[in-house]
Amino acid sequence: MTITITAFENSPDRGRGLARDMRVRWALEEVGQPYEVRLVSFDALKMPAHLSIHPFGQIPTYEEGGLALFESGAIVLHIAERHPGLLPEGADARARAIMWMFSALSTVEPPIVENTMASLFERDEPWYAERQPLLDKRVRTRLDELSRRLGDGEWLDGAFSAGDLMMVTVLRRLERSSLLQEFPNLVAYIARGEARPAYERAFADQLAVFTHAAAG
Ligand code: GTB
Repeated sequence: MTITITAFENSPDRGRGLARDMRVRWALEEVGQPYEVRLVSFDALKMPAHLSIHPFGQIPTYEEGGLALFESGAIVLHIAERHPGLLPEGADARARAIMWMFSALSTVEPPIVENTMASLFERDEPWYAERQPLLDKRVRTRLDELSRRLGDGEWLDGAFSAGDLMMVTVLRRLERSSLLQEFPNLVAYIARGEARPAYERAFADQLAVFTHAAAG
């Protein structure tokens, strides 16, 4: 059955692969599943056809036969559970890989998103200068904790898993932030993820969408 995902028709990240379709593309590439992409405009996101699949009017979504999913975490977990390559065989190691997926999404991603959103959209607010150090501190704390746990390990728990895929995509949001540079092992961890052939294919495909749109 054909897999169809959705992505921005014209991503505001200008092809940097920071939107959340990237993690779904990467997961599909890791497990070798072909897929199609339906590009959606910002207006179309909020129209009934898309809202019938995604109640919050966002990307990414995932459709396969009669199954329609939203939430990038649920989509990546679905892919990882149905195809070999992203979750270990052993039950305990599998549970830990899923734990890292949740940790990426619910513990590490929120302070990063809050921080980057503030610097993008709240710079002109009178309270910005006072609040930003607090937001930086929240991110630094999480990065410090993650960096200590990773140590000089290659991946978070043995072999590369969906937990690493999720964590790398979450950390990439900080690629232009000096905060990340304080943690060289996390910089190297992201680079290892980005060097995976499946990541490179996914990145090239999303970049091609932007390049095509920019060419008019
Ligand atoms: N929890 C959901 C998930 O994980 O799937 C969150 C999905 C989400 O935030 N989708 C965003 C969206 O559709 C795109 S990825 N937004 C449109 C809307 O809400 O109306 C978030 C994103 C957008 C842009 C950049 N960027 O430009 O760097 C990075 C990330």
